[in-house]
Amino acid sequence: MKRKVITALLAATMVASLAVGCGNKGGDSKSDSSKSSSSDEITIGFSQVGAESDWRTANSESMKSTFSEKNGYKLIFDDAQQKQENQITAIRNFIQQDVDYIVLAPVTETGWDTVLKEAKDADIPVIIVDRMIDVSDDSLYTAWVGSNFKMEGQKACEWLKAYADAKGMKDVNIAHIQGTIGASAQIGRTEGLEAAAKEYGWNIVAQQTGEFTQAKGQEVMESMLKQHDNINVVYCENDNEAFGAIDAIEAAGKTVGPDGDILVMSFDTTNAGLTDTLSGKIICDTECNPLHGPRVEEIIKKLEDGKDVDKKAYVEEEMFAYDDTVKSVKVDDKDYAVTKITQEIIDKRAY
Ligand code: GZL
Repeated sequence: MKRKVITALLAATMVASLAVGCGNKGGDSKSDSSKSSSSDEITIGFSQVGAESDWRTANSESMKSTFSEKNGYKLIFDDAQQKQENQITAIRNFIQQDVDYIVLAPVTETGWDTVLKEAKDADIPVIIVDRMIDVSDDSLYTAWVGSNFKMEGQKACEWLKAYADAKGMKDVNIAHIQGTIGASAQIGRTEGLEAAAKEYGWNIVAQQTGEFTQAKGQEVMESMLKQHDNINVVYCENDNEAFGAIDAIEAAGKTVGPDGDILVMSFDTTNAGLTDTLSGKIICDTECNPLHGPRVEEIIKKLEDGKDVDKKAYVEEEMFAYDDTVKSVKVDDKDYAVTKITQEIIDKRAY
């Protein structure tokens, strides 16, 4: 139940018990104090996309470790298994349970207006995390925190342009394994690639969703290799697709890496992704930081204190590569460093 209601009931009870207490001196304020401790707990309903990738696992862990009972929260965690209808059901359940806040990591951008209107009518603030939503009325959510996915794609493509020029690659023939179609991460990373391909005359020989999973990434890569023998770059929209693509490429008797047949690019910079970057199996990995727990908590704490919060908050992110052929990239007149990956860096990173 929402704390505000408990607090109001508590106040009424305390007034009543004080009145009774005065009359018969028997008022027992302990039960109120025990209620007051539970009323301090903030209940959060979190609708998570699923468990499709290492990135998602790290994101869920960040939310669970931040919104722990020890930290004063009750977290109701729902895994939607990458289905929007499950997220909509979860949000309705959170409304029924009268949570204090709803946090939504939306699987795709559209289709949220109706259920978020129900949350608004129930006076429950909604915080969007990670991917963005496309709604007719942006008062349907209080705040969003996540990545600039188009920027991620632009940075990765500026790296590829500089790398291809440095290595004298005449033709750039790209197999494009997209993320979940309609997810902001897919939309932005695809936008970045398609614009660069047009500008630099690259050839996107194949384009298909790998649903951000290793299994689908491998299946799609197998199919693309059967249909095209000129692929020399694979642009995977997350690490797990890259893992699957690498397996498929090697199973087809081809090689990956700086001296191989195919360069594999990726996003997320998970521990496993950067380990593959250290070996060159992934040649460049663009960060997408999943550690949103503390960022969402900062928003909630401000709201609890009656302070204003930014409607949108973008996360700063880095780039890592197998070598230092390309030391930095420029996007919209701003320079972004590209760091040659080392085991020490991997060991120090939080995910
Ligand atoms: C990006 C996130 C994407 C990751 C994938 O913010 O939405 O979804 O890049 C994850 O690994 O599945």
